[in-house]
Amino acid sequence: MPNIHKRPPWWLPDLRPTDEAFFLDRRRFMASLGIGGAALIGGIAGCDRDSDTLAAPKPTTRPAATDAPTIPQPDALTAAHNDQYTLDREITKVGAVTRYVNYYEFSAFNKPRAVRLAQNLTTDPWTLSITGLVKKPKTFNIDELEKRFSLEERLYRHRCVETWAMALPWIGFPLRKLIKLVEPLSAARFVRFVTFMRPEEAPGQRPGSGYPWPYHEGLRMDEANSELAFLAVGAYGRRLTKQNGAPIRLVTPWKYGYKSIKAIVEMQFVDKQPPTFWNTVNAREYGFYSNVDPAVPHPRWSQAQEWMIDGGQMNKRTTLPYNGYGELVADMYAKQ
Ligand SMILES: Nc1nc2c(c(=O)[nH]1)N[C@H]1C(S)=C(S)[C@@H](COP(=O)(O)O)O[C@H]1N2
Ligand SMILES: [Mo]
Repeated sequence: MPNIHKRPPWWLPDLRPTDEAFFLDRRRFMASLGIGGAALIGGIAGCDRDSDTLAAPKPTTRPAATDAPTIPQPDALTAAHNDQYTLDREITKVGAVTRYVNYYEFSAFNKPRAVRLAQNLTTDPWTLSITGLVKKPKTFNIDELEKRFSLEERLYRHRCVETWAMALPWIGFPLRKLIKLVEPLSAARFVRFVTFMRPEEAPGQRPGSGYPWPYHEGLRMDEANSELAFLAVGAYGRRLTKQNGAPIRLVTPWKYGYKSIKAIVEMQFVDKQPPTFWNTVNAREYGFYSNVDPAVPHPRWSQAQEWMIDGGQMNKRTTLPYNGYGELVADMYAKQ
């Protein structure tokens, strides 16, 4: 087993406060640059592509830098490093990963707002229910899951359909271990994943949003049982931040990011391909499988290139088929 005591260079204490702590308090970060809050709202380091879709910020309604609430860091979480998963690029700075998020339950277009409002999500207590076509349906606490499956750390790339990308050390366990435990019936052909439904905590879910809440996703059984499909409870040596999907999320690195559903409350084993959130919103643009493929453009943009969220949009990289995981997953699609 790999050595958990040998800490890699991106280990959190080395990154603070230049990175993570400053992101956590955006206004203090801006103040540290000697820039007035309003000037940078909506864009730091070219990271905030949503800024141009937002109304101009109103500086007078912003609290002074010193009034800014500090978002607490999640607790430390250790796990054995699995060295089978290596990267072809640097690990993304933790501050970019925790700040540049997609979480439509909290904000569809404003990433700083999604980060801030996600802090209102109650993640403890939390249960994950396994339902549907299994011999042993069961509701788990996150603690129980962690005790049952030893946690491991894996370095994975992540590719959002919007062309941004990151690479990070997740902590969690392979989804297939949980599947094995609940003993799916032979009729189970897909797994459906569902996120919480709490409009009182998540303003994006309030009536009239136009989205088919709760967020839901799905995998075919062989995909769910593949070595790569992972359930994450942590990242960067800590528990997951709320904005990154605490307390438990799916990670399917060969697929576009929207398949990696956050804050899962239910996994249901079903016999038919389940509807998925983005496919329901726009079937022409978002399919069920959604495997990363540079050769197939999104109807509104090319997928041939990507950019790392801590490297800026100008630093393009070539998109890899299956996000570079073809050796591990391509077979599943060849047999179709
Ligand atoms: N419940 C839920 N899960 C979600 C999303 C979301 O809006 N709600 N966004 C998805 C998208 S589009 C991406 S790219 C990833 C982003 O994960 P991150 O914000 O931790 O980087 O989460 C995915 N999981
Ligand atoms: Mo995404």
